[in-house]
Amino acid sequence: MMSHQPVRSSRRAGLSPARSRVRRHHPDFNKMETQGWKALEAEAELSGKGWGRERRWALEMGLPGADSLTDKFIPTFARGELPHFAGINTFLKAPYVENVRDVAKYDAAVVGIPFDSGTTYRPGTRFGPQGVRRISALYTPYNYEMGVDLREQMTLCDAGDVFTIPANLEKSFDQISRGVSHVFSSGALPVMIGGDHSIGFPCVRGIAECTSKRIGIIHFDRHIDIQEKDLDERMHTTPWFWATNLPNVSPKNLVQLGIGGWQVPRDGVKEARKRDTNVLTIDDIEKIGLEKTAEIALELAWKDADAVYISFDVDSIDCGFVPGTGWPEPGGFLPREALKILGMVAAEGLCGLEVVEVSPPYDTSDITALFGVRVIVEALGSMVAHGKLGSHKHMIDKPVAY
Ligand SMILES: [Mn+2]
Repeated sequence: MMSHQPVRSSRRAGLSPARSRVRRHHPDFNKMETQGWKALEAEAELSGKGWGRERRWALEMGLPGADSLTDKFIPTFARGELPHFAGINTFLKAPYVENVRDVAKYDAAVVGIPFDSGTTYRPGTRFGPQGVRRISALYTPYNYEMGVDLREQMTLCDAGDVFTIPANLEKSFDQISRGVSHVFSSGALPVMIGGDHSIGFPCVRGIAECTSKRIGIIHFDRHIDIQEKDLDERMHTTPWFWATNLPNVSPKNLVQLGIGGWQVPRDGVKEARKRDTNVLTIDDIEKIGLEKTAEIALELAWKDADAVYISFDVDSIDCGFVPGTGWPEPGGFLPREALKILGMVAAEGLCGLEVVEVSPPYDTSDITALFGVRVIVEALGSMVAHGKLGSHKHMIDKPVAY
């Protein structure tokens, strides 16, 4: 029968002691230098006042909860952020401004543009704003790595949707420009949820008409979107032809990231070549790296320009991550790559942001819509973290008043 004494500790048996197990840290690992550790520390710097205000408001609006509840801040009727599965969703449960003149009271305003009449293949982006708002309920206003809390550090509202005219591109464009120019003139940063990419033109036009300053555009897409017409109309393949015809929007300041694959119409390529826009493919970006890409994009978009607009087409992401879109294409960005570049370019400040081509009828488990949410909060978070929210206000020298 064998001894119960473990061999490794049996000095008395004359055996050498077992080697103690050493945990070897990675030689380069220094806890104090990691983002993970810094973010833990950074959270302590954030205020909780906004959260306190929201909870008191929720109690006031929703009636005190039942006596059996321990947390006396829980109301009877759900109001505000919690619970995430309840409520009538605005974007990120931000206040809905019933009177759109009130957008002036906020740093940024989300505007839905439910429009898919510019679609040339799968329709459904008219439901984009609803899809994005619904799944936005999943998010808290706090981001760990950035150490920002949008509720504490900025004010955001949801202005609802522009009244688009489904059978008429041109009337819809006029409505969209009018809505965007109203928000922009108020001083709130316009954040548009599309909608197909045809809205890029009227959104930029709405901003451009309120200013004498020059606007650059950073465009995330698999598609070049700069041909004059498609199917005889100004479809979602055409926004940058029309936007860069505007007197204060130069094609030289149009930076197109992620273009490529088998869905790029040659008419658009010819036009981009003629106008000398700036195109980087996924291969280019992989080769030069994300930081360098952001650097180049900023340099080109801001060259002799006074502000930058971001147009983010969710189909710039590999279609495996964004099934719910109008023209899915394999081989695009990984989500984290696009988010990284987006955060870096937004860090210099924006005059507007649109996220387009989220098509909920084709979506799976809301993942495309969720990515759309992420684009918006990532850009806002980056601007807040770098103190750039509101930096567009200096350029509003021709505000509209309706
Ligand atoms: Mn596209």
